[in-house]
Amino acid sequence: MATATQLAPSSTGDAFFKSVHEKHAAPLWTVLSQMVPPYPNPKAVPTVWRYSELRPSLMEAGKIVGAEEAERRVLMLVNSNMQAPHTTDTIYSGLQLVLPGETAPAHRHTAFALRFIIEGEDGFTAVEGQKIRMERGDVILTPPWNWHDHGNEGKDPIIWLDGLDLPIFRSVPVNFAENYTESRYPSTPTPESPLRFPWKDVRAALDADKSNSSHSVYHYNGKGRKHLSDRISAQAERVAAGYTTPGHKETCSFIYHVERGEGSTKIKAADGTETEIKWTTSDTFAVPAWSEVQHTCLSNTDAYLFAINDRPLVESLGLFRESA
Ligand code: 1HN
Repeated sequence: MATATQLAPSSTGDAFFKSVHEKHAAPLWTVLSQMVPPYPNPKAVPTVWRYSELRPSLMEAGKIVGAEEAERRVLMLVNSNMQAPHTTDTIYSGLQLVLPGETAPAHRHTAFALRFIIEGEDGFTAVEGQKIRMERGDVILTPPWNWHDHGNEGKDPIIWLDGLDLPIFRSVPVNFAENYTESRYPSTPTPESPLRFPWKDVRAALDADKSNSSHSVYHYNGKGRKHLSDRISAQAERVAAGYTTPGHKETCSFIYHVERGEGSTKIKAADGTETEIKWTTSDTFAVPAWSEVQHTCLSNTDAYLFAINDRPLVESLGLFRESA
């Protein structure tokens, strides 16, 4: 006898679904359209972290736990539709605090990290023997398996934004980590390091770009390489006072951080949902993959945005697409 097409468990089909489930199998036809959707469907949603709200919590964390004790005193930025370590589907981000006199002890891991310095002077990151000074706006890299510790030799707190590729280790679980025997790995001051990208150089490049007087984009890269790492990279953007950038979307996701300025960003998600995020200096916000992004600078001087992206990961998998 012919039976009707069975799309989902029902009173008559339960036995079939149950029997295949017990054999560690499942019918593809009930989930196929979900697995090959008509457009990308990131789980992450636009989320904003206001510095004026999070900084006091970070300072409170400074009273609750020491940097040495915590190993890393960080407030993770958790996407409002996901759990840690997801700031986006592919990028982890957090705010880290090191107080005067503290050390965040030396360790190494296969995860890649970069940092964008938000505030404080006289902080350092020591990476594989290079003691690198941290100044506001600098980007400092910690390549995979490099020993690294952080310290604060000044009088003020040091706060930075971390960006790591941690989410990919949920599907490729091969992150190794090791603690060093001492709190600090031996290092010597290295003023000019290929691991440090001073903000003044990035800003000068953004200001000198004559290709578009209203919007310039700078892609960070290493010597002889296209991106900062194999999985995570970064960019900076200048948006002229009063200007709105044309809509643009990519199969990449982004953690935007406002170096300076006031404005708003319209984020139109792959499913058409629109969100507008208002931002000011030192705020951070997440942009999911395949979202149309439009920045508006509302201050009367140009706004400068920094963004961590997953472009190297997406490109190396052959999944990069963009649309204006
Ligand atoms: C890490 O090593 C740092 O070195 C920051 O500052 C955040 C989050 C997860 C795993 C390792 C750092 C991290 C981390």
